[in-house]
Amino acid sequence: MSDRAFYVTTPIYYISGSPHIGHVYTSVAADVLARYHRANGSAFLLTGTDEHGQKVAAAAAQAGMSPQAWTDSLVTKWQAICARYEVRYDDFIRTTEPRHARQCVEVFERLKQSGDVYLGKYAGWYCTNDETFWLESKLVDGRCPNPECGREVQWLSEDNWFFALSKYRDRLLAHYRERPGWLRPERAYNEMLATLEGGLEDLCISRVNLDWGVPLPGGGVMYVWLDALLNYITALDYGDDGALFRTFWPANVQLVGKEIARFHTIIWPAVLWSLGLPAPQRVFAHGWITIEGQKMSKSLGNVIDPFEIADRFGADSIRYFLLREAPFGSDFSFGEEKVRLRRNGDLGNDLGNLVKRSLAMLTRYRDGRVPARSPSALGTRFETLGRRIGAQIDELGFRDALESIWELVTALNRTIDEKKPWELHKRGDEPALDALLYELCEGLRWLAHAIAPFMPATARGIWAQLGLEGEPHGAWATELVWGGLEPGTQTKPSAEGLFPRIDAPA
Ligand code: ME8
Repeated sequence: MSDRAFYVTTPIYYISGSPHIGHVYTSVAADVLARYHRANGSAFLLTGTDEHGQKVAAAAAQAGMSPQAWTDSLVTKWQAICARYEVRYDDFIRTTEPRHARQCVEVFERLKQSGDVYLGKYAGWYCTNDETFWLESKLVDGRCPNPECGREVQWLSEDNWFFALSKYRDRLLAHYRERPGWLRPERAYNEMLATLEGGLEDLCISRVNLDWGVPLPGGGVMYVWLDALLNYITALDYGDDGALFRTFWPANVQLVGKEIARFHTIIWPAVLWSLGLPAPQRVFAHGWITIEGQKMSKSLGNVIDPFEIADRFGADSIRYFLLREAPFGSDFSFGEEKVRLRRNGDLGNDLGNLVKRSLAMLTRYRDGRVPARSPSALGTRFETLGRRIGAQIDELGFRDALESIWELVTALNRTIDEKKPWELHKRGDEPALDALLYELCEGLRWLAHAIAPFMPATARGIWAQLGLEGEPHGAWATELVWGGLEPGTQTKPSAEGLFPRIDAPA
């Protein structure tokens, strides 16, 4: 649990198209962390759009628009997808904002002062799709060596600024060896360590012949990846010596897809060190959403539209599916049938029915009023699990945390089946019936709290049906304690289930 300000970031997404479910995946994971830490202290969630670079300029040209007009026309979609999935960001940064460009120039000057920036000639290859410089020796059959790309590369011969990345190799190696947990999962850590052991080249950090980017003093623009990485500190007003920066840096966790781990765990810490700043505490390079074994990506054109899928299944069902389907570090395939199974099974049959039948029995036997508190064998189990789920979220074990929560959903459903309230009622065993009904309602209050970071709308729905004001947001250490629900509370069950069944199209 957090006792200090918690800072979590997503990558800033290339604006050169519409968001797909892969982007939503990272943003939702960041939102879960932010919601959890906000409840237990304070948190800052940063996301945004990466708006410079050759790729964006080319896409704008193709649309017959200026790059600025083009990005302005697209950014609303990227903000709308956050709203649709309730990704509650504290800031949404666009790299075309003046605050960002101004600070990038300031950073460039500071890097120069540190002696790590020099003028040189870049003669080599460039992949516009990946916005990456490639050495001749790395190309595969003369094309981009990234297996997800493989496109033609362009020859560049330019006088550019370089960053002395190679100088930081030993420090990076020491950092990796001293802090094996700083980059997760282990596979990403091992891969990056091997890259470092293989040696590091200095990095070209300007593009003298381009004009769509952050203009640098003396001409040219900043290399788009440096420009993009700096968003994590310009959003906190680093270059303006802002208070946010002092509060939130270093980031507690930076989330990225595994394909961009190298930028975040080799280049980024070196740039930060050159500025005299600490590296982020942790980077998590999560797995890919795949379709038939291939990464879902704009360039492959195999994307799932996140607006459309949310309209059909509900944003919370998709949030649940994304984080429940696979461990955060692993790839998994996205399929509608799988979404439907989770929606109708875990959500509808398990959670939805639990809420429905618990509140229906309370209405039938007690006019919907919560009975007196009573001790419960489940209470201690709930409290222990509450701590465990917190620890699982801290470790980005979203799937583990959801499985733990579902242990309790199952336990409550089983209690109903075993204690058979209808028989208690028939026998006239009122104390036992009161105890069971309190146990169920308090269990629902507890569950609403625990699922709130994952499924905020569902949590609000349960909260409202319990007749509680506002929404669950208090600290876990005080809220996930048995007995929080006030006896006498008048519940307000809704006729409509939380997760009506969704059948496959005929
Ligand atoms: O790389 N599965 O932007 P981008 C899981 N602008 N996550 C996915 C995914 C998939 N199939 N596809 C995309 C860039 N993502 C740069 C980043 S940061 C300083 C600059 C998610 O639009 C995942 O987080 O290509 C991935 O790293 C990111 O979107 C890439 O988004």
